[in-house]
Amino acid sequence: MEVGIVGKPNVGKSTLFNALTLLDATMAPYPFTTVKPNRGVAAVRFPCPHTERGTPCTPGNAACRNGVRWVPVSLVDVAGLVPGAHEGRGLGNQFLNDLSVADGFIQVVDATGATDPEGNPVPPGSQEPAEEVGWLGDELAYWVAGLLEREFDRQVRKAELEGVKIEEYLEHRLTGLKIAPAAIQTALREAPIDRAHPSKWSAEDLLRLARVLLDAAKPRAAALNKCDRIAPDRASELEQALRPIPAKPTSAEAELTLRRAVKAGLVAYSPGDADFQVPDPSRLSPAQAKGLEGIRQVLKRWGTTGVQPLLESMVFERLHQVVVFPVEDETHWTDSKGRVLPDAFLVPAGTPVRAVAFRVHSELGEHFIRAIDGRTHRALAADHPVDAGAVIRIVARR
Ligand SMILES: Nc1nc2c(ncn2[C@@H]2O[C@H](COP(=O)(O)OP(=O)(O)O)[C@@H](O)[C@H]2O)c(=O)[nH]1
Ligand SMILES: [Mg+2]
Repeated sequence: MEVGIVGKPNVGKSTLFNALTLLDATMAPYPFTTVKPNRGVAAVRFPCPHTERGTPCTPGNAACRNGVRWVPVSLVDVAGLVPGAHEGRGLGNQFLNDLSVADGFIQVVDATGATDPEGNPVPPGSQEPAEEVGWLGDELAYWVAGLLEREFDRQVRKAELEGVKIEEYLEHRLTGLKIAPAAIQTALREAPIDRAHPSKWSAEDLLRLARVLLDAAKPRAAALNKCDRIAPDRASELEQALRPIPAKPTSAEAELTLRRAVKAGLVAYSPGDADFQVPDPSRLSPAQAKGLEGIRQVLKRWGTTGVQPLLESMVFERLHQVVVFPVEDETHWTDSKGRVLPDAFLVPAGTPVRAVAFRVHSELGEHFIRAIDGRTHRALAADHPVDAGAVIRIVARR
């Protein structure tokens, strides 16, 4: 699972990425993993089942704090996209290709309207954020259509001759883009194209198909960033204007400052919280005290910085992920070393328990016999869809 952060230059993508991937030691999943500069690990919150039992857990990949697990999610920060990126403008296609494996996109926009499409500063309010959401959608569609176009004519003619169905061809063709068969089916149903004769499709037909494919396979949400500089009424207007793309106000800068202050030991704050504490105000410089006071006003106005909740709504509501806790002992909820609820990870809602087994270890999937629900102790067959928050043991042949 990976979420891509997209948008034009200078809207706050890297600030958002840096904030989300700056996890303090008690939240960091595998603290010593190294990641590429533009890829990182963030985390989403989920109640830890250990609270149902009263026995503390022994977290491995997903830290637990005050009964809340921080479940890892991969993020990719893509260099700024400008109109015409699909034709190689700006940093171009190479960066679009960084998005191939992303399951969904958070588009960061400058809600103050003070950045032009190329990322240059302009007077506040002179740019309309809804427009950049529009052209960025176009860029993504052109990019996917461009990928489809390559050798399309020759290949579909061959496929038609051999009686290969268009959905099978597209499935094969789109594996690199992580577009699931179900999304292809949806797109073929919804795109106004003649699905029986793909060899007759025009460039416009491919573009239409690319659009519906993206809608079906890669949900987008918008961060109305720099909300520290806009009024709540403006945010509501923008939310309306961006529909059907869900949008939420964020202050990436406030979130990054808070997380850095936590790291420096100056502030007690948990991402997503409505407030923070300063245990020892005498350690703050006057500038730091003033900066934090400004952030407190942001939190008062917006409830939170918006950053953590935005990622969570992307992961849980838009991407329909659920958290599962695999264990080896369904009674004590431990692994073979006696660790309680060691791991937590995300899978799409409805994932069959056997596919969960594959996620834990390919051998567990291959030798799968059944799963056992750690709460009800009932046996679950291979195709049983895993429950959200499930504690499950996988039983496999040895
Ligand atoms: N006021 C304000 N400025 C922000 C916020 N997030 C980012 N910025 C500023 O916007 C500028 C561009 O940020 P950056 O993350 O580099 O943008 P990117 O080019 O989209 O990656 C920097 O000066 C940031 O400090 C925010 O939430 N509020
Ligand atoms: Mg950047």
